[in-house]
Amino acid sequence: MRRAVCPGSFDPIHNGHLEVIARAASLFDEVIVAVSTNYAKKYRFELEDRLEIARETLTFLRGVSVLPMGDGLLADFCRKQGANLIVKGVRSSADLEYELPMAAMNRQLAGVETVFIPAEASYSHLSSTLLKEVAGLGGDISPFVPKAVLKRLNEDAH
Ligand code: COD
Repeated sequence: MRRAVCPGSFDPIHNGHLEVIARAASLFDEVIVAVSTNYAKKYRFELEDRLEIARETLTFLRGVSVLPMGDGLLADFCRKQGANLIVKGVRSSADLEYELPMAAMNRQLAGVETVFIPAEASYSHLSSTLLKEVAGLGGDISPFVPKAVLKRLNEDAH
């Protein structure tokens, strides 16, 4: 049984994330989407919203579940979930440089291997930060995020 964890803040989840998670689901038996909560960090969307959006958007995919990661180590989360793989999407060499030390650390802490999936070219410019900026300034982000995100943004605007 190959159980993988796709971790992230998903603040908000976007099509680049969704595409990597769908590809992970086609590679592994089970994929746990782990939504992080770092209490030192200020999120645009509450944890409950980030979990609900991910569930509404992803649970039609076979083998995919969505769980809160908590504010501890990803390595400990993987151990508790019996997962020995982490899946990360990589957009650029900068992403890889940032990710490689974490991959080495997670392997040393918990024997968890990290698998990198190259971002789909048409989504490789997407980041949650950029999308929040564009939406905040009145830009249309509907081509880049699932409907559940747009719904929350519209609700907040009224
Ligand atoms: N296309 C493909 N993949 C993408 C795209 C895109 N357009 N955008 C982002 N991604 C990938 C990211 O590279 C990342 O792999 C994943 O999607 C999630 O992205 P974000 O932005 O939601 O997630 P981050 O970077 O905020 O999440 C970071 C983690 C929560 C994974 C990280 O901080 C973590 O592991 N925290 C736990 C604490 C811990 O264990 N620390 C020690 C690490 S050794």
